[in-house]
Amino acid sequence: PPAGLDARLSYYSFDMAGSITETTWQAAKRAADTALAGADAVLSGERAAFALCRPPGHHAGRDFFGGYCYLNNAAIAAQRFLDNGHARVAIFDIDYHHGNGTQEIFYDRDDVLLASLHGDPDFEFPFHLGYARERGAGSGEGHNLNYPLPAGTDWPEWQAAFEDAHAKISAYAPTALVISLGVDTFKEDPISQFKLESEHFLTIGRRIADFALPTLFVMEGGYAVDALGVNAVNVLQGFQGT
Ligand code: 7XA
Ligand code: ZN
Repeated sequence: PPAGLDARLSYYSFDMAGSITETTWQAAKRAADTALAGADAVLSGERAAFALCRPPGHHAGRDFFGGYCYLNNAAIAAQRFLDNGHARVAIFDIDYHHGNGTQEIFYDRDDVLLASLHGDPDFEFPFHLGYARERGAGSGEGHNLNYPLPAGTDWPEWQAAFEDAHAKISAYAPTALVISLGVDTFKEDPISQFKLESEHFLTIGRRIADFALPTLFVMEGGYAVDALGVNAVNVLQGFQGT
């Protein structure tokens, strides 16, 4: 690592979106602990848990941060499942942005399957990664599934990609499921380009329940503040069948 402060920042961070202050580590650690508490609740027999992690995590890799993410909460929780008797964990990343950190962490492993639906990296953050050709390496080959989608993607196209990933996750036969839950796919999200409506999040929750797996939801992005609660709760209500 370089000695200079500016150089050191760019040595570890892949963008300029994440500041570091005196309390950043405390916040990031508590978010990761929240995900672990959710995983532990599921390991103790709960059907599901929702980890309202702030800061989010799916852009953070083994040794880098960015995109408001410092520790990869979903990846840490997935590893908790593996360390406690689960043989295979699927991470289904339905945030608008590619889960580049999660991809990097598990890229060469076959005990975690990652499926990520996101804005095409040709035009969307985090850029550079998230193409369909990135399928994993070594024993991880075929265990990384990317669904880059164009700006303006509406529910029918998004749902088709979701259902394709759903089938592939089921075929993997995971014993636990982690959902990287972003609701920045919402049509009014100020930094995103997809067109999902609030009612679609109910359907998403219902279809996640159809996996019939121990499930941990880990909160990622979402910036349409007025609708954020409704959209996140719709996923959970759809899951619960209420
Ligand atoms: O899922 N990730 C996010 O929602 C964060 C996106 C950060 C965008 C930063 C653009 N400068
Ligand atoms: Zn996002």
